[in-house]
Amino acid sequence: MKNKKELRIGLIGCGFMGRTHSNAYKRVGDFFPALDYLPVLKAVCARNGDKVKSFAEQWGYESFETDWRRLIERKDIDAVDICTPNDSHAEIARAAALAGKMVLCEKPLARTLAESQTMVDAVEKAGVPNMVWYNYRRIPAVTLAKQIVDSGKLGRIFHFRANFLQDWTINANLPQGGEGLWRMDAAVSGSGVLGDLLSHCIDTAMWLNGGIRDVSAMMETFIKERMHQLTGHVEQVSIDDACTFHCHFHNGSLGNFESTRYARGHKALYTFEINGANASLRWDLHDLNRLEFFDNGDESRLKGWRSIHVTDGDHPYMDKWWVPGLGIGYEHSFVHQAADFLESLTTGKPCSPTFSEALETQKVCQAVYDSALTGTWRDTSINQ
Ligand code: SOE
Repeated sequence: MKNKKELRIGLIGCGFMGRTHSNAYKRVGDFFPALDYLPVLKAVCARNGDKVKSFAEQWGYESFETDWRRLIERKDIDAVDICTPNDSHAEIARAAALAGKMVLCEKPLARTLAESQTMVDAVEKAGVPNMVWYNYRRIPAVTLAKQIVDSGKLGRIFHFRANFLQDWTINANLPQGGEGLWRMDAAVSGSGVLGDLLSHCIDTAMWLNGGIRDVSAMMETFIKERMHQLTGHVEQVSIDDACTFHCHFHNGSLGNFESTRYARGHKALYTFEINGANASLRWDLHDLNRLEFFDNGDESRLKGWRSIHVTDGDHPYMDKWWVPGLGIGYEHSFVHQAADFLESLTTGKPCSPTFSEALETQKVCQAVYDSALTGTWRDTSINQ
């Protein structure tokens, strides 16, 4: 076995994302044996002592902390991975960078563009490797879409459309805020579906189709008041339950984006479609191993949408898993992203999306927010 260098991880936050990242660190060495670096689960941190202790035991962390400042001070941590609710991303990231740690952060980068900018400044000043977990780029079918777009096969691109649809907040009795429901509390999350769901769509869209120039948006909060879990009072709901926008990309194509938590019947339906002059592509998270492709250059009698089962050895990442024809899942996108980050430590090339790249997504989110509030088109070239 190759002599590995250690990347000692300090993970902060042990909710859903803490689990996806921990799983990635645990799996990556087994499935990407050629990597020079191997993550070591050094410490996990969360405020609730009982919870973090049992998380550490369950996932195999060597130790735990209940104060993130203590974790950042530790000499035996190389990389700080932020999986906390959005309101603490900026403070933790700045402190970690200042302490010279590499910083990985769950999406969205932060609640606002202004907060995000401070994070970019901090990692750039410290010169530390950094990355944001926009995991969907690393689903093999989505990575294949990127390869096809980059090959020029689509020709001039006219349209990009994406949806991210859920239905888990329709019940008016669902409280807001607190454990498990912080995504519904704007003070903590910064926004509703805009930062939580649309940010994924925007990241993928700009990766595939280049930058977005301007946006026109609308947002709606269908249920205006809910009980707050922490205060016990009925309080105003300030998140966007639904947000849609259309936009111009810099390449001249048009974009349409829709996200909502009120699409009854949809749990996490992320789809996108790209239409070019010569070909089109579409992808659907519920059938994530498939990429649909229409090539206008096909012989006319045989022309039609083909459904590519992206499980062959020459498909992105798939040579690392099973045998052709056997699919993989949501969690593998995080394993791939961990692998790419570890690889970047060997090559010295930044692992995309960096904080600086994720800031571009924040600019679009900010423009969408401002547009919805003012009812006007907004440019995305906003500087803080
Ligand atoms: C919200 O329900 C959520 O878990 C997001 O926070 C994730 O980023 C998304 O991938 C799935 O939905």
